[in-house]
Order: sequence, then C-alpha cells, then structure tokens
Amino acid sequence: ASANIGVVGLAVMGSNLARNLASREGNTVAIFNRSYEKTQSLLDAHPEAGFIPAQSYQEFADSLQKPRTAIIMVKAGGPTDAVIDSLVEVFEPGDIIVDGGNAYFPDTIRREKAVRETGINFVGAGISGGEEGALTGPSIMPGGSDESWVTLGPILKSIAAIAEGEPCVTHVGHDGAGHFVKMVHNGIEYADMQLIAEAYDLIRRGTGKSPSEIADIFAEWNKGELESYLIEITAEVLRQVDAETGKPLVDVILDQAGAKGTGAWTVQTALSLGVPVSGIAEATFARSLSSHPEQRAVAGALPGPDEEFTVSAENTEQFIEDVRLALYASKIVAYSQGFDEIRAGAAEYDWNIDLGAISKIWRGGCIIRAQFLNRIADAYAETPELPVLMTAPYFAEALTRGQSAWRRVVVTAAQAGIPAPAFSSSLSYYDGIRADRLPAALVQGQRDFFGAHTYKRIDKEGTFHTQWSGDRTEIEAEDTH
Ligand code: NBP
Repeated sequence: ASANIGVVGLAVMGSNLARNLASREGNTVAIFNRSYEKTQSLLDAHPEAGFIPAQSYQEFADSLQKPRTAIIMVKAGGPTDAVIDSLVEVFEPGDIIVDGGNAYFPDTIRREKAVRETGINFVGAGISGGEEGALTGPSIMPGGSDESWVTLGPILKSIAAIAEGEPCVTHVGHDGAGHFVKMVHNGIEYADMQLIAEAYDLIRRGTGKSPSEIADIFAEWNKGELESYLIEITAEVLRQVDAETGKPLVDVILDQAGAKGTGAWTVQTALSLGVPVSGIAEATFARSLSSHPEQRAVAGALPGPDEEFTVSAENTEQFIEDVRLALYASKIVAYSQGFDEIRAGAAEYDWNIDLGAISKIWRGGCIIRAQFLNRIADAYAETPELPVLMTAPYFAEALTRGQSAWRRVVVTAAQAGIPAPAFSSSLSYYDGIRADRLPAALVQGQRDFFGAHTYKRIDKEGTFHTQWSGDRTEIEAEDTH
C-alpha cells in the first residue's frame, strides 16, 4: 500500500481532482473507474502524476495506506450508492469514504448513518468551482465526523483554493452539513446570477446601450464593492461576439436558462424550514419561466405599458448608478437570506456551523467568490448570533445608502414592464423585515374565522378565539397556531 488518498470516478471532475491531489507535496494518488478506459487515458495523459491505477475495488483498497481515504466523484444518486456499497465491502473500520459529488443532503445523512454502522467514516463534501476549480483549487465543504477530519483535513487543505493565505475548506459540521452548505451556496449563486441578469436587462432596455458597452459598465463595477467572479465573467460574456453572425453572443443564445436542481433543493428546504429565501426562489422560478416556450409563445396577447420606456441621455448616468446600488442592496438580501437558511438548517439538524468560517471558504475557488464575503465574516465575528445578516452595521449602512435608488429602480421596472423579480422581491423582503406591523395580523384573523386557528393579542398573554359564527365575542382558547 503506497497511496495516501484515492479517487473513484474519473470523468472530468474526478480526473481533475486526482491531478490536483497528485500535484501537491506529500500525496500519492490511487485511481479507480468503473470502466478501465478512463483510468488508462488518465494514466497516458498524465504520467507525471505518478498515479497508482486499480482494476478492481479490492486492488484499489490494497493500494491505499490505512486509514484508507477515498474520494468518490461519480454521478450523484444511484451511482454514488453503488460505489459506496462496493467500497464498504473492501474497506475496514476507521477508513474514510468521501462523497465529493453533488449529493442532496438528506441522502448524505442517510448514507453517513448506514456507513457509520460498519465502523467506516463517511464524509459528504460539497466541492464547488466546476472543472477548473477541481484542477487548480476548489472551495470544499466537508461534513462527517471529527475523527475523519483529522486525516482528511490536511489532504483537503492541500488542494483547496487559497484566499488571502487561508485554504478554502473547513469542517462544516457532522453528517450532511457539508452538502447542505454546498446546496445553499448554489442557491445564492442562482440569486446572484439572476440579479446581475436583471441589472443588465434594465440597462439595456432603458438606455439602449449595446452589450459591449454594458460589458464596460460591469468591468467598472468590478473595481468597486460589487467585485466578484460573477460580475467579472458577466463582462466577458457580454463582450463576446458570435463568429458566425457577427452579433453579440448574448443575442444569439436562446433565452432559456437550464438548472440541475440545486436551486430548487435550496428553496424546497427553505420552505420546510420556514425560512424566506425569496431572492433564491425568484431566481429559480425565473429560470423555470424562461424555459416554457409554449407558455411564452401565447403570451403575446397580454399588453405591456402604453408608453415606450427610455431613459433620457441626461439621466443615463444616474440610472446606471441606481441600478448598481439596487444590485448591491438586493445581493445583500440574497446572501442574508442564504445565511439564514444555513443557520436554520444547523438548528434543525444539530450542526455546529460557524457562519463566519463558511463565508471565508467561499472567498476563493467557488462561483460566488468575492471580496464581499469578508464583510460577512466580519459581521459574524462581531455578533455570532446575529439574527439577520443584513442588519449588521456594514450591510445596514449599504442598504441605507442604496435604498432610494433601489426603490426608483423597482418602480421604473414596474412602469416599464420589465420583469425584475429578484430586485423587487428583495426590496419587499427588506421592507417586510423592517416593518413595525405586518398584515399578518389580518391573515391570523382570517385563519381564526374559517378554521378557529386562534390568535395572540398584543396587549395581554394567552390565546384567543372570536366566536365568528356565534355572537362574535372573544373567548380564551387552546393554542392551535
Ligand atoms: P458524471 O456526473 O458525468 O459521472 C460520470 C462518472 O460516474 C464516471 O466515472 C462513471 O463511470 C461513473 N459512474 C456511473 Br455514471 N455509474 C456508476 C456506477 N454505477 N458505478 C461506478 N461508477 C459509476 O461526472 P462529473 O461531471 O465528473 O461529476 C462528478 C460529480 O461531481 C457529480 O456528482 C457532479 O454532480 C459533481 N460536480 C460536478 C461539477 C461539474 O462542474 N461538472 C461541479 C461540481 C460537482 P464510467 O466511466 O464507468 O461510466
């Protein structure tokens, strides 16, 4: 046995991760793939990596030093279960099986429980950064036991992205915590992308600027507080010209956004936890709306505003600055909601998650990497139990600074007939959180009317019900909220 780490599954993610591992001092990497062709091509293409190939799970296990540590990078779902079953047969108590695929966190909780019974450690690790990240340094979100982290920690630190001198990996929490946090990362990514898309749409339709001119605006924004990988690549995409037609590429791409499901998982989970993640939900729904050509084809019958929308030349600069401020404010809301979901998940599943540490490991390697995440880390360092991230002084100041512009942009979008679901729902969330009174009082009254669901009063303790179908007097009641 001569390898300290193994990789199972050598499609694009697995082979890049294996190469990343092999390139780091101290690692010798065992490799295995169900069909041997992929193993052979990786060996042929990268003799410098010193891989130790295996043709069977037994041979793979024999090539690993104890405690054996293997990272699975295969298709999520059934294939992951199949590989886990095979590894459990050839591994021994104390060994570590890591699932680096995009598993749904309840599956990870289930798998961890089952594998733990054999004495083997199971770690669900979210890995973000796509193919490039796997090769050069991803952001890694491992769950699993403290025991497994002792062996796994140094290995994962050796391959993770580095942000400001710190590796982008931390032991997130037990069992499914890592995949949970990776799921929310992806949800935030959906919201961030949608907000950027709405900003582009408003500027394009409002000012008539070309995609390459808007690319310059995004490149400029990338020098300030919005600095992030997503803003940077947005400028690149907008600048791209289609070789075939000579048009901006963005005008040639079919306007239907796909999704692999992690946004939907984030929203479904938030619904069950009772956490409003409206920015992520609107972003997910916006992709769904775009992908129903049959509905969009018949929608021509619905009228838009009577007047054509244009921003006058003298107001253009102000309008673009308003959109920038609205984008930043909405982004703060989306991240605030995402971190709320992580906090709620941690409480529900009994994970001890350090929210500041999570924001730090997202500063490098992953898709939402940005300087901005330092501000989140600062906020949680100052107040670990912060109930709403956006109320931390730095964010509250940014929202105060941006709120007038944010309102102007949402009004403009509504009047112009330009959909801005993430901008407007984020603003509504902001106004909802800061409201003294909400119409929830009326909803509770309605619930009491038709379902005797009772209500509490603002002026005394207890639970009450109005006898709506009787004489409408109020009685004390049992709490059936
Ligand atoms: P795929 O998701 O395309 O999976 C292909 C791999 O799964 C091959 O190695 C294949 O082996 C193996 N496999 C299958 Br399919 N069924 C198997 C089974 N029953 N037993 C053993 N192996 C089986 O690969 P990928 O795109 O490299 O992604 C790997 C994981 O990483 C996925 O969970 C993905 O969601 C996640 N991820 C991907 C990205 C990305 O940017 N692509 C980013 C982050 C995370 P074979 O060669 O024998 O068919």
